[in-house]
Amino acid sequence: MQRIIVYMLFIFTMAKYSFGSGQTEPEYVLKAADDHELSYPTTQGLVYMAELLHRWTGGRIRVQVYPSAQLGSEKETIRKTQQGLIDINRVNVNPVTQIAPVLKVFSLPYIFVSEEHLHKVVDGPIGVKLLGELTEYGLVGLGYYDSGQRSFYNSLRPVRSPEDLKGMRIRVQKAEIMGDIVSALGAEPFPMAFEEVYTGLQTGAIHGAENNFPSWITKGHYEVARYYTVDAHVRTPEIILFSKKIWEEINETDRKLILRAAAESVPYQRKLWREHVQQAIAKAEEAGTMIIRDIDLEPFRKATSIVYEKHGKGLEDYIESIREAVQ
Ligand code: GTR
Repeated sequence: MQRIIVYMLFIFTMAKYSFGSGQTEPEYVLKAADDHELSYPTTQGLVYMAELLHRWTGGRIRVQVYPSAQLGSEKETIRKTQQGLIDINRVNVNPVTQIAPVLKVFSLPYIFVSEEHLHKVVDGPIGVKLLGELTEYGLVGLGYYDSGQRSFYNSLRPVRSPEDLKGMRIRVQKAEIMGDIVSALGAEPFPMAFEEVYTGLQTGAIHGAENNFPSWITKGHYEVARYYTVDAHVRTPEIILFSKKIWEEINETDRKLILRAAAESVPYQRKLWREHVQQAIAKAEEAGTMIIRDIDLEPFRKATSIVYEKHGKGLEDYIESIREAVQ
């Protein structure tokens, strides 16, 4: 099945591209990974990048997009990107914190108060500096995509306070900091690959998870975990990574083109993201799920402040700059 999708994608890409004039043999064929399906905004962002590069180079730089975790789950693809087995990789920042602890500033609970706040940070000097820090870990950061806010959802009961989370087994991404947030709130964290969450919820191996609205909907989690509490504990963005190993083989002019294509795909992805969030909420409401807003966040903030003591060490300057960016 996966093979068929890749093949169809390839045909689709070729059909699309073969109309261009001045078609040349590709000099680079870059593999791009995403764990969402083709229609999801992040994957579409990569497809847009591929189209721009194709157009600008007449097919000399070709990007092949592999959606739906065909190249592996996030933990694996991050490692493969470091090794140069995957060229471009769109992942969420949370699992990257396992290898690049500096990125934990994005995963600290309640550090971002709104989407505008996050945009101000990722679009400004802090965002650029953090991307630059990644070279130390064999990665080149090309840019950030929107991922909205991550909140808790579960199959047992409406959650309005940390008390309500007690005793629940909550799936987390493979990132220690995310597990610690869940523990601090009194629930039991359960690290698991994204691809396994639906079955986990369905069989009762886990009682809940945490994610943005579009992931809750597109992965079908809402069918089995219908209580969604908007606590927005993190607003960890998505990140576009490039393998440093491969980057070093690419000349300066082409690097600039790749960076430009990534930058131009950002507003494109953001627009699709906004639309997707609206569609996801409408679908959830139509399906009769319970979305709980207007909760008192103070007990959540208080309980998770301990996470700053463990994971915020050495990141004080970043934390301060992020807090200052609210005004
Ligand atoms: C989504 C993100 C995915 C993956 C997933 C997860 O929001 O877009 O790449 O990180 O969360 O929870 O594993």
